[in-house]
Amino acid sequence: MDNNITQLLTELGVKLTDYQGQDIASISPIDGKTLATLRAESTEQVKAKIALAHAAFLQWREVPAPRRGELVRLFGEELRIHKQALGKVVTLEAGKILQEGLGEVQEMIDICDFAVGLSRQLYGLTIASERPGHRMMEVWHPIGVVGVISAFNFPVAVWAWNAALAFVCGNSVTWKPSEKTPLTALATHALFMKAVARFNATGNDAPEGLAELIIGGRDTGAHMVEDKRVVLVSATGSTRMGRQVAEVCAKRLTRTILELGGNNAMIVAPSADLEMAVRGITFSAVGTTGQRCTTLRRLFVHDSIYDTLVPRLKKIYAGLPIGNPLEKSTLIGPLVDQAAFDAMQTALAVAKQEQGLVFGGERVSVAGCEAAYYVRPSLVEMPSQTAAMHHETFAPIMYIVRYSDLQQAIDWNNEVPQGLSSSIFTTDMREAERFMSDIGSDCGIANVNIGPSGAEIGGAFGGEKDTGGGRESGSDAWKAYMRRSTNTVNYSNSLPLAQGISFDI
Ligand code: UN1
Repeated sequence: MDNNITQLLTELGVKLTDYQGQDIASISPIDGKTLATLRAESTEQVKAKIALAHAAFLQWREVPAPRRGELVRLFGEELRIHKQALGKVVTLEAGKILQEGLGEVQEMIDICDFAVGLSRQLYGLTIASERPGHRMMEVWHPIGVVGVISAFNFPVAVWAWNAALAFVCGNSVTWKPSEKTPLTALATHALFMKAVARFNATGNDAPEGLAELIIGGRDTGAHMVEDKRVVLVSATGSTRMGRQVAEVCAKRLTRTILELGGNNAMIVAPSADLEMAVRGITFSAVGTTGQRCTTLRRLFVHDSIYDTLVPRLKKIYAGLPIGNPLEKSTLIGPLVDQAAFDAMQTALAVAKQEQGLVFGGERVSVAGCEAAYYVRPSLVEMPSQTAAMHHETFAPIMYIVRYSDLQQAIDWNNEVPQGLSSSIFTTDMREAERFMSDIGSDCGIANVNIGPSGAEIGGAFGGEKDTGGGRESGSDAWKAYMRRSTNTVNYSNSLPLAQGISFDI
């Protein structure tokens, strides 16, 4: 296997010529070169794909859930077979290091396994009725077409979180990937179609249109969000984008799962195991070049360890291997594009105005990749939690602030508009429990002795406030992809009314 994108796509089953056009350029963040130029879907094409997906739903909902699980199992198998190639396409198109590209495919495999199990466990409750001779229960039913909008930074895993659950729940899926990463979407779609072919070859009938891919820009995504047949929109990206999606969906009273901005913090307490903390901080702050929604952006370090920890971090930052993400020794790949670089530089300039001491952050030249945007991740020592720290800049900037009182650090953790992930390094169980308690972190994820990023698929993933409030992936997130029907059955010979109401006719 080589790094040639056309060859990799062919290996994965994509016929690029079917999609080529002039509208959407896939540019590799590695060297700034164009990998392919694709056609955007027209309004009519979007509508037609949604119509197909809707027709597919009407059939798919009749297939027993464990059979639906079988299709997802086969998809997981395809992902296992093609993990290397797909991981490489992720690296070429999103710029993350190969280890992380492969990790992303593993995350897809994991959610497939989870969804297969789930396909036999879409449990509803039975409920004690207040009336004699009555039984109450709730049953979960498929809902329809699920529209997924995904971001460049996790171009395939986040679709899989949504799609694997949606399929076993009996829904069809239309997918509008980021215009920065259409090729990873084509590759994933092709692998899914391989699974469909295998599924259908064994006497099943997965309907055409079960998974539809909608390539295009903002407008194309907007058409999908506006379409009444799309009954759930699951969107990952900026808070700005999410707010627009939420407005449109609220107007037509349809469901959303929003996974938006994060501005994740870590508290390092006096009792912390510093060796572990250093590793946890570094991976969370600089992994994926600071372009995860769970990236560590704010570090609150206790006064008593600040002067030990911060110089160590600076030393590590100074030696981070920055370069081509395909090379094994690289830990820091490029930023996605120039806009990301400019935003980073602006944020650093603002931090300086706010009395921040900036370490790193400069552009790094990588041989053969001069047109791309490589940077040294940045540490910024701040006097306090300033206004700039309330914003998420999608780049490797970690602000560091000293604290002396845990309550102050928890208040800072919660002060920002976003509420995705958070963590504390401490060996003091009182501190750990307080951080996770009702009066602790207000985020969807609150970790102890682990950084804020790198969640497993088994937990519900998402966060509060400007993060959007949605939950995807594990736990009972599947319920958002189904509708609940409450059934009351009277097997007695009389008709008593609830609340003891008498209504004699
Ligand atoms: C994202 O950045 O949108 O927890 C998702 C993590 C990954 C997923 C990140 N499992 O960092």
